[in-house]
Amino acid sequence: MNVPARVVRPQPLAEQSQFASDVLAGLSMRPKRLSPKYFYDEAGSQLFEQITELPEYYPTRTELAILLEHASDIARAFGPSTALVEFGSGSTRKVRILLAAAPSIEAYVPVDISAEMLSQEAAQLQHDYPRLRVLPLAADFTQPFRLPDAINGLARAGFFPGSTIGNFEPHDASAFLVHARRMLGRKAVLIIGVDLAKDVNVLNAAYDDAAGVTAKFNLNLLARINRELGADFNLDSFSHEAFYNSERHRIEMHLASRRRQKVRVAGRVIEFRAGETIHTESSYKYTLESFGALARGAGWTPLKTWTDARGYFSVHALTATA
Ligand code: AVJ
Repeated sequence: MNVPARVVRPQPLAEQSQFASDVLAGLSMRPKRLSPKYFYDEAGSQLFEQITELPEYYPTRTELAILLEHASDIARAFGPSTALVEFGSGSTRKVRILLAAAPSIEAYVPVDISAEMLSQEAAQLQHDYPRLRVLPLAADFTQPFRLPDAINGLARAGFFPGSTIGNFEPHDASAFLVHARRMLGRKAVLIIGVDLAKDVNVLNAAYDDAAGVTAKFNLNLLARINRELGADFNLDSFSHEAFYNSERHRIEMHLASRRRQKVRVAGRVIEFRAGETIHTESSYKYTLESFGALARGAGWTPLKTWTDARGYFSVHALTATA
């Protein structure tokens, strides 16, 4: 069989220096922090796919089950001749469920920060849906971006699955929903997956799995900084920490320095105290009520909500408030 050569794409300079300046700024703060959007280089995207298969990590399989069970009901939220914009698309597994249930989706705009994953997934989807207009956009969807002109004239819907909204601080989650509504326009629909607050043991296990895949995913951020910014993080001297902060309704992931140490990053020296952490991710958990209030405050009207029998995860259809 003929295997196509792997495309090696040097990072555009502007993106690279954005990464460098974000990393240096985050490591200069107290407490130190890094943005979870940088988890998703090629290795990180693959590790995330492995996380979704873990027995402890319930969100992906629960959301998929909700989408499958209620696909035709969810599809009713879409009008005729719709362009579906997916924020942070990653794998196309979820959107395939909507595409199969909603033939009125004529164009699909996957937006993802991981250009590698995006082009592979888009090409495969285009092959499977030859009549769908697949218009991938390699962009950081947390920043403003322009929708392709090719969808002018189509109704617009957004798809934001996976509880990625949980990565935003509540204020930023609200700002994102406002920005999505402005971008999608009047009469827009948004289908959004939101993880729910639950037993703390279930939450803690989901982010600190027995096989250590989430630890690898977290530590890959340091490996990426080593690879791309010529840093000298010793991965063995940092440990993965994940716990539910119940006052703030969020999982926190950190990388804790096992000892006092100095690390060189992009020409600067960063000092760590023993036990000092880098806060790498927050994953906020909502209730149906708290998410409904967030959506309304950002100009969206909840149309319908679907959950699983255990009440672990939720999918919401929202419409732009007139
Ligand atoms: C992709 C942001 C939804 O918060 O559950 C999984 C990422 N981090 N395990 C989440 C993640 C650690 C995930 N999101």
